[in-house]
Amino acid sequence: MATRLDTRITSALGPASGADVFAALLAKARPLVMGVLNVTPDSFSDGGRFLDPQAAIAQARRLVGEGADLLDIGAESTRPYGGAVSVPLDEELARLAPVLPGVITLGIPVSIDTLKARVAAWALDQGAAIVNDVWGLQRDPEMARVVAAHGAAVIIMHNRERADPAIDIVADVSAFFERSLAIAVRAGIARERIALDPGIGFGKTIEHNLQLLRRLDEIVAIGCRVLIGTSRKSFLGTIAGRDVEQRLGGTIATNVLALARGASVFRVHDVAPVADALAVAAATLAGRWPPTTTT
Ligand code: HH2
Repeated sequence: MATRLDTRITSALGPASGADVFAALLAKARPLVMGVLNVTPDSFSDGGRFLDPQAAIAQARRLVGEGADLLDIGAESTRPYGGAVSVPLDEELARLAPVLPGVITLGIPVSIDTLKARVAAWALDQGAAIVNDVWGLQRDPEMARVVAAHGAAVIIMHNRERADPAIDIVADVSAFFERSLAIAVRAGIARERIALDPGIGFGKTIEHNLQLLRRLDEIVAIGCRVLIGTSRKSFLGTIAGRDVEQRLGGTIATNVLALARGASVFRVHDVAPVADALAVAAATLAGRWPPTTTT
């Protein structure tokens, strides 16, 4: 099936302007919850649960019902703590093809979590609005051009091949973002279409994750919206002594703290409880209800 898919990198504008979608979302001036949909056999917390297309679309519907503002769909596990198996292009497309169009009909913006520009181009042609690149436009040399050509938004995530406990991780992330932003500008991607994500768990020690959360305001100061993804990650389990399915408490704590330091978008598997926590935290930080103009 995948071989018949049209995976050309088109220079035409995609069906939806990611810039408009992203701007409209951000204009809501409240924390945005991104629901995770993994159409994979091996994702670290839910691998195999949504590989079946019907199960995947049902999960997407559930996430929307729980209050997700946008959905992030991925068909290749990036396994933040190592051991990811790379998925060939045809296989990644074959996993997405029976799922993505149905997810797009749910009516909220969809982000495609992929390392491959050809997968991103195909998903944007289907109506996805955002590309989530866990190598921040620095892996596939075509990625920035695809994002720009489709008028899409992009999540630039920091990544490293391996953790180096000796480095200042905030400086490393900032330098990485500088390179990614230069690539984005050269390709013609406007700054309003970019969200930065420090990539919690990717090539980082536990302390690095904690430092990035504690000093998140330094990333926010770069001037783009900041997305954070701590959901169910292993450092939460290590600290609290919890297995992967018991990390909601740690997920909520870290998302609320990230909100307090200026993060805008929160990538999570458990949408309803995190959305509740963020709504209450945002009102508390604002000291009023509704919390109106603050982000
Ligand atoms: N984390 C994961 C995957 N993609 N993308 C962004 N922007 N930020 C993240 O923190 C992030 C991400 C890992 O989580 P998950 O998708 O559940 O696992 P897997 O990569 O094993 O599918």
